[in-house]
Amino acid sequence: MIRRNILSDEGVGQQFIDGVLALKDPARFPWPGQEGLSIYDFFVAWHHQSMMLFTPPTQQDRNSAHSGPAFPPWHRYFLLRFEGYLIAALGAPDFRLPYWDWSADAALSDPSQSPIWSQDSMGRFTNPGVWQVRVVPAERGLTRLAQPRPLDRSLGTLGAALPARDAVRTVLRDQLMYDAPPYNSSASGFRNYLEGWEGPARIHNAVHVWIGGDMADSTSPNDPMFYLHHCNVDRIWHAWQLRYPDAPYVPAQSASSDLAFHRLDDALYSVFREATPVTPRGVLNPLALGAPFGAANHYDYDSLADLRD
Ligand SMILES: [Cu+2]
Repeated sequence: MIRRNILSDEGVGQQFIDGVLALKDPARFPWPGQEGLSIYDFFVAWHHQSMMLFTPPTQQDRNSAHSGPAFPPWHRYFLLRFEGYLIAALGAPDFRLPYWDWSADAALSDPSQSPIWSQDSMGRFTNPGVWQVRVVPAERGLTRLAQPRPLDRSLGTLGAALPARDAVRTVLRDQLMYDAPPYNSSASGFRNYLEGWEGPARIHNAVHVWIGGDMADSTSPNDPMFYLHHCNVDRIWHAWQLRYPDAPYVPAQSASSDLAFHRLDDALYSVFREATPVTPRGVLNPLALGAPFGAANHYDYDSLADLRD
């Protein structure tokens, strides 16, 4: 099963939009116990909560899903769970998430004119008749808006640039280790360059900032672009894994408990009660996923050619 470039496959783009609109509908996919909220909103809350959980709580940098080694596997897990709901909503077992190759748009003279932002494509989500934001961050935790509001974007106005192809290739080539002590936002290694706390291109972080608005917040999955963006981030991780197959995931399980949530066999932070906890080890290979995903959810990417040099 193949995850495809959304701009080279109109069919998968339309399926993604249809699926997202279904999951957003409280009548079709209710968030149990939360009248008027949907499964879509539940994923927004999950992402927000992951950022509120500092690991360990004695510092304010690394949280259960960001600024640490679990950043790629946690988001892979998050996407797999969301993709599973899309498959159910569409009744299409072969459907897989598309990705947005933002480096292609980085080469345009004005990336905000990319077809991805047209009303036929992802531009429609800023139409208040199509999409409303229902949950936003509050001082403590999450607030449900009494009056839902339109989605906010501010394409290219916050000073960040979409990561250029060459910058991504350079990270893929030069970062030989997955991660390194102190395993936070100042670490060297592939994970921190991909996440974008280090390096000139600020890869993953720059895309959140370039889109701006809701994408720049802890509730960033309020913007369906979150999934297309993170699918491309996942594709880059996959390309790196294939390039350096002998580079191990670190830290190992024997590492300090200060690194809980980030070690190879730790349960990734979840709001789902998984019969078998999902760990970094369990999602390392998309073609041989561990429990609870396995063959029903395995995937490959249509192409990695743009990521080789
Ligand atoms: Cu995130």
